Amino acid sequence: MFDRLLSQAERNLRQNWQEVGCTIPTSGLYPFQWMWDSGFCAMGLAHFDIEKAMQEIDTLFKGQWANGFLPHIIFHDDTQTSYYPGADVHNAMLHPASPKHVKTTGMTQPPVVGFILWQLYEIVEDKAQLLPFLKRNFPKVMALHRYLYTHRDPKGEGLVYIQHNWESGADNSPIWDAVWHTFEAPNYTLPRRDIQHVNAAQRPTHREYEYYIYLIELFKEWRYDDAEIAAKSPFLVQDPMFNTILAYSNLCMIELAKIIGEEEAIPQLQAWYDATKQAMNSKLFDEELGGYVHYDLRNECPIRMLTSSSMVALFAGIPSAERAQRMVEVLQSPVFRGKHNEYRLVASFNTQDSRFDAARYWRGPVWLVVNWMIMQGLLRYNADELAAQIREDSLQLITENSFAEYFDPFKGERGHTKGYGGKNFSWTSAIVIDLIKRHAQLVSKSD
Ligand code: 9WN
Repeated sequence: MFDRLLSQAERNLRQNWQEVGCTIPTSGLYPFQWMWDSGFCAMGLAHFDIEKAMQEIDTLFKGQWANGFLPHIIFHDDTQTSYYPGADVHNAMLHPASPKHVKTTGMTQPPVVGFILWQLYEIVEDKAQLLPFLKRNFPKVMALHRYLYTHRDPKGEGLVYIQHNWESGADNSPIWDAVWHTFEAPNYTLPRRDIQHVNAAQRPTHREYEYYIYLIELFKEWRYDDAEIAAKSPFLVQDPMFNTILAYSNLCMIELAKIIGEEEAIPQLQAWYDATKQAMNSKLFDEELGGYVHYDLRNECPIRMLTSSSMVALFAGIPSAERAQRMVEVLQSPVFRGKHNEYRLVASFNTQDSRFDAARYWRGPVWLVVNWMIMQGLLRYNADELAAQIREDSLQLITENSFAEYFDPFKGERGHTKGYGGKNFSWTSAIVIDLIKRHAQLVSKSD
């Protein structure tokens, strides 16, 4: 039924594949290897080229630091000039644990790799073929999780913090406005490249970029030292999506440990999972809003807004059945779907809030990758009807708009919506492949 879509998605992943052994998100706008994109690309690739899927992850770990940290961009080809800020702006080599053979950033992204290894194992038919790959990458994921729980959780709460909005994956969410209000960034002249590729109305503002760059300037002043950042940086935030992904990766690593004979790692992984789940429930769940909120650790206050990151906790089995039921209601309400003519998908920000913007990046548009995680979470809680609706509308969006980076949550006058940002996008393609190949049995009753 979706043969054309499937072959287009595979073609996008092939076209964005680089000789060095990884997939770039899209040419021009993002010409390097991005960490969490790369994980989802490996999942898409696994459906038709498992060798490339394994290579994607092996190449990603070439950027891992000696202390376990996994950076958000690996600049394999640093002659590319179509992206700002590039390797030299980040200058992560200032940290003694950074790799000497390849340039990277000094910030990370949601730690998807643990659960992606598990996805690969589930997808591939010849499981034995995967074992050496799993064995060599298991300790690398352990090192990443250990880094996060050791260096990003100063009070030992089980919740790790992010030190930059780019670490959240949801770059210009209105969540960060609340943090920008707590300190001043200087004014800079910035050689933005993104707005040469994409309409500026679909991207963060100049003022927001000044904050993004100012934080990098501070990190460089402190040579990316974790203790200095924890002690002095104005931006330390506990992000519900980041922590959910870490928690779910812990769970998946437990399953992998059993398969590859690494059982001695299980108590640690279980303890990490339990601590994160417990802390998310006791600290981040907002009873009034019906979702998990961000917490500003520097200023010790919750940031009480609903974003798509608030709802991903379902994915890692974090909420109780009762809280999950509440979240399902919120997901179906105008908060995430608008009042009329909407897709049955989760917008990235509360559509009822005055800061909502249907076209501007993470301030409203639909992102397929986040909807995929929420869909998996809904299946975990037996909310199959809503999961099926998300699958159907995700595929309908792509049929109408091709493989854009993000999408308008509302249908236009002729019943169609708009795709925004980069084109022929890799993780959009990877999600489409997975939705077609693995979830065909999910059909909604409401049509
Ligand atoms: C900064 C690559 C990345 C995604 C992020 C998305 C966007 C980068 C940017 O693109 O971020 O990391 O320059 O806008 O927000 O989630 O990983 O697709």
